[in-house]
Amino acid sequence: MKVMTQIWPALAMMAVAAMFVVLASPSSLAATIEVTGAWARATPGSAKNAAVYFTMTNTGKEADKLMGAETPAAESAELHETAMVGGIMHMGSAKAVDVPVGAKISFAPNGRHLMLTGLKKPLHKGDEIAVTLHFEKAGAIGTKVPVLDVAALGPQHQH
Ligand SMILES: [Cu+2]
Repeated sequence: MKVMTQIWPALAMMAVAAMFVVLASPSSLAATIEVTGAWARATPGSAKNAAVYFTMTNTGKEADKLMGAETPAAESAELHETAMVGGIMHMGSAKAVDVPVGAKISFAPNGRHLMLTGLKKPLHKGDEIAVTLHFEKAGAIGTKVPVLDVAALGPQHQH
């Protein structure tokens, strides 16, 4: 019995130590970009493309850059931007997006979006997909993306 009472506290200490190792891992210390409010619009019919929107905030002390993205839900995820050219909406791929210190940059309808092409299956309202954003300095940041209504304008517009 004496032995048991000595072993259990030791195991408890080890478990606590292991938790600290996880909390202090380099990825959590280096994460100076916050990705919030991600959402995607449900796809109509058997559409193979979908747009993902989110907001990224640079809470760190150095400028960063969004380089690209990926998701297991689609063959590719590209940074796209929409712009009015001569009164016509054009959509095209965007290069890396700068995220200056303190900046809050939103990907939103009629502006920048993450274009998923080659969807593995249609996105239905209520689904959730995982997207990983790749930053030059902060590295890979994963976010869960809820799928909203096909006509949704964003989470903040749902009353
Ligand atoms: Cu697009």
